[in-house]
Formats: sequence, C-alpha cells, structure tokens
Amino acid sequence: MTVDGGYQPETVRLAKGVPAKLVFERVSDKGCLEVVHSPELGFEAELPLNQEVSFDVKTDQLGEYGFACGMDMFKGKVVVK
Ligand SMILES: [Cu+2]
Repeated sequence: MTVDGGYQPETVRLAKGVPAKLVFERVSDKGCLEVVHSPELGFEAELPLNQEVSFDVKTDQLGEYGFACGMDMFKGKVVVK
C-alpha cells in the first residue's frame, strides 16, 4: 500500500488460508509515518522514502488486525475473511 500522509488503502482484505504479503511504500514525508508497526501482526519497521518494505501476513485465523504509525495516530487494518 501507499503511505502518503496516511495509508492508502486503509483496509486490506485477505482470504483466509491464502499466504499474503503487505507491501508498504512511503512516498512523501507528510505526517509521522516513518515507522509502521503492528503488535497484532507481529511487525515493526522503518519505512525509508520511496522504498518498498514488505511483511508476510498470517491468514490462518479470521479477524481484523490493525497496524499504525509509530505513534498510533494513523491507522489501517487487515481483514481476513
Ligand atoms: Cu504517527
């Protein structure tokens, strides 16, 4: 997804049981989105400008899993269904 003053899209829908990967690319220094983290999905990383950073996502359990910037101001979520 694109990180440009927020997450676009804010919601990502994934199919249960299908291996998936979230790819973030931060394209502007708007906001405070240098770090993305998700305790629920088990990742935390810096997002260098204009560089893709990806995380494998487990899809074996139905549910909604949030991710956010380092200060939890900007949020997005992954929906597994
Ligand atoms: Cu923030």
